[in-house]
Amino acid sequence: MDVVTVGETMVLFTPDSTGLMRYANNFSMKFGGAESNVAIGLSRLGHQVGWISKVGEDEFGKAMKAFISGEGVDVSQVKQTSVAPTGIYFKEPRRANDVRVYYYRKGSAASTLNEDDLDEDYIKKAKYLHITGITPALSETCRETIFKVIDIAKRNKVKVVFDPNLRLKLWSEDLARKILLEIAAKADIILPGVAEGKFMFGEDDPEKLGRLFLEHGASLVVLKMGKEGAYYFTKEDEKLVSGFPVDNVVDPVGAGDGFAAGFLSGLLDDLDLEKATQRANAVGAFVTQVNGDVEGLPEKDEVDSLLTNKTDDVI
Ligand code: KDG
Repeated sequence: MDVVTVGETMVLFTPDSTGLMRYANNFSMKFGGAESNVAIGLSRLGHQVGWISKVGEDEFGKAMKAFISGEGVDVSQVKQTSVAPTGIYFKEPRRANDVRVYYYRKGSAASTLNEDDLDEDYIKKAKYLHITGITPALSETCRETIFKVIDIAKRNKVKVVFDPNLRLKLWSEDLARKILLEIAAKADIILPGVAEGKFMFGEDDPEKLGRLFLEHGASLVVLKMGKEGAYYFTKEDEKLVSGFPVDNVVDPVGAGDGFAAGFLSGLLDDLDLEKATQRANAVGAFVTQVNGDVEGLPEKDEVDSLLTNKTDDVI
């Protein structure tokens, strides 16, 4: 197993029309969740991935499990529970470049995840554990689960990769800052956006932020800088790697997960940090051009051909 990830995936409904959702008549059903988005991204790039989660014993839970399994992700650690339903979220494409998100996930099946849902023998087979700041925002048991899975990873030398994925609709600023900083201190690799760094450390200068994250505990930080690309930092080296300007963003949700999948895929393929960051930028750019969190994730040969023709092209 290359990567194991743990977190909630929701049924995702998107109106077929643009504008206020109250006027929508028809919705498309898809699936979205930061961790399974990363898992699917990695699977499409040829890696072995497992997703740990809980879904409801309902039609949505069954459909979601089948969809994610169909994408080549191992779902043997996804439990079904009858005590709570599968979570739902809606994406409202309000107007160009303005996509809004509404959650219906409080008390969802995944929010009942707890330490007993973790199987150490399964987790220890992975090279990387991927976690985000969404799961600890879902419930107290989810929070405990995240700290337990980090302990399991550390004791088995599985590298911890953390994407803060700040979601202030889910918890208070104070609690979010406290927990994100606690997790960041335990992570080996951290993939924040500049706004998340500012939220956590009160600093938005990219170079200062990179160093703050390193001093806080990570050995590798990759700061996502949107159109400008991404900046990686280790104690010895740092570099801004340019991105792929995208002419028409259709749906930006999931781009950060594509970035994480691309970066981890680069590390798994033994690329150097610059090339891994380029791959991350490329995968993130692909995601933005298709409606849906995972539908735009590229196959390996698509990324390779974009990277070999790279001239800072608009894609
Ligand atoms: O990163 C994309 C996610 O935000 C999306 O898939 C939904 O997991 C989700 C969340 O909690 O926002």
